[in-house]
Amino acid sequence: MKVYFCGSIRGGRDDVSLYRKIVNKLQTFGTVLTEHVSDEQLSDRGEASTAAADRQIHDRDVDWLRQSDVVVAEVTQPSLGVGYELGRAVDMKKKIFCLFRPSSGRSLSAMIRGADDGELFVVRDYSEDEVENVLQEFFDNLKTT
Ligand code: 6K6
Repeated sequence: MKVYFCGSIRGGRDDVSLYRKIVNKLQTFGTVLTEHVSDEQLSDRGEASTAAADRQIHDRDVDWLRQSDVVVAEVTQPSLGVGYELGRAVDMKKKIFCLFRPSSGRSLSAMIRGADDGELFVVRDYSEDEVENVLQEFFDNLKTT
């Protein structure tokens, strides 16, 4: 199983340790194509940004998105890139699982919350301590559907 994980990069890296925890768990289900999103060395600025480098990142990521069997996104930290990936994934009819932490005090975009159809696109409110169980439950259900 190929998993595409989405998490904020230039939108802000506050949740990177949680992304690491999520990616570690996802790797028990298959190959995570975007492991670098959880890299604690990758800052919101990190590499020098040029149009050519950004195009390369965009094209490679869209290609990985196409190859993926399932998309998992941590959407608590707002990120244009994550929102874009989710929109593209919907268009590709991918199975999508979005994780949001209400304890952040944030309110999730209506364009993400409102995309939940209970089937291909699912949004799950959770707290950090239950993240592994929530992912386990989602992947267990995937196998039976
Ligand atoms: C590195 C440091 C600063 O900018 C970078 C660029 N590197 C990226 N490498 C790989 N994927 C990226 C990069 N930038 C964004 N993405 C994709 O968009 C990831 O798959 C994330 O899920 C999402 C993050 O978008 P932003 O808007 O928060 O950056």
